[in-house]
Amino acid sequence: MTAVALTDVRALYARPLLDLVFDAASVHRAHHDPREVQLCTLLSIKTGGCPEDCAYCPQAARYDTGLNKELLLQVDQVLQAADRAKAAGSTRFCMGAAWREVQDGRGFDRVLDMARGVKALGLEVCCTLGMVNAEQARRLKDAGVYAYNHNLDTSREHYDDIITTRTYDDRLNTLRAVADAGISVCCGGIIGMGETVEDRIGLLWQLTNLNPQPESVPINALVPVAGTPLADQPKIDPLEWVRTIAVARILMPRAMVRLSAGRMDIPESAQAVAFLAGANSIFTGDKLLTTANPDFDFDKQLLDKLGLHGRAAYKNETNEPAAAGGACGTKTGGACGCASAAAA
Ligand code: SAM
Ligand code: DTB
Ligand code: SF4
Repeated sequence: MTAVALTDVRALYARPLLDLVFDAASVHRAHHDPREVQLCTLLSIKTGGCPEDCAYCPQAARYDTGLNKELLLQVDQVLQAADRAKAAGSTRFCMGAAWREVQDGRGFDRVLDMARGVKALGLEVCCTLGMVNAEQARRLKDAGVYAYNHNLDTSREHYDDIITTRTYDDRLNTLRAVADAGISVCCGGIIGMGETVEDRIGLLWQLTNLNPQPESVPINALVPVAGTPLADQPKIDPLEWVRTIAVARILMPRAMVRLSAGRMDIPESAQAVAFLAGANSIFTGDKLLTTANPDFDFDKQLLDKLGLHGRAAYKNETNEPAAAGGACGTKTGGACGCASAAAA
């Protein structure tokens, strides 16, 4: 894989927004069915009381956010939620735990049972449990975990302003363990945390140069939660959010680009433009892990209005999307990885 230069990401990010959206839409259409949106459902399987200091997070024990802590759920509670998610049309089910890292023992064994049960329902199983080592990643894979979410969150330069209790390299080591175990890497970040444009570019550059590139890229807009250090951050401009999504789509043409946290504050019209600019996955259901998300009816109406529909589970296993080698026809200077674009 040839590394994409930081200067190329900078140049892409600086382009006129409508040119960027147009090219991102072209890249999207060359690599994916543009009518298809992957519907994912989140469940917090262990809530709050986390020892980490992530400045955005309502689940960090050190911030008084008024959150009700919950111990690790039972397997049957999780499978009931997964069943409901499936009935509502979701094809990926993501279980999140407020852990710094996975610890071997009965809790992890229970999570493996949850994974086996969710997989048996025919859903793509995703977990986000904090740091994992190679052996833990292998056990997750054996239990049927399809994707593991572990975000870089921001640029390497901005990272220490957001988290001090683990390093950027710790995150990269977990991503390595996940990829080496044959699990799809889901890795993205958060915008709206007071970062500079250069930090956003730095995050996109890091994600693009992961080897392999992430199979899915969650783009979160900060949900400012009272009690966290980032509670008073101003809302991001929805068009800056669209710009980030368009650049992610061009740089990572085969990834699922997911509209993640923050949609409650993004107007419907901007969400529509984000789909045009290559977003092709959302979290559905009125709760993310602990904060609010648009409800089922809002999303159903939005998708209906836009002529979009859900994507089947395990589609990549059976029906690889078009254009290995690419043919997107854009002038992205080859940044999108398409042979034709490089020649353009
Ligand atoms: N504890 C695990 C970890 O940190 O990897 C898994 C759960 S953690 C809540 C998953 C991700 O949610 C974080 O990496 C962050 O990107 C996102 N997140 C958490 N709080 C958020 C907030 N207030 N706004 C936007 N994204 C948030
Ligand atoms: C991701 O990038 N965003 C999701 C999922 N991965 C786990 C989590 C968003 C959490 C938002 C804050 C909350 O609801 O607690
Ligand atoms: Fe803990 Fe994850 Fe929240 Fe950080 S983001 S405080 S690791 S739950």
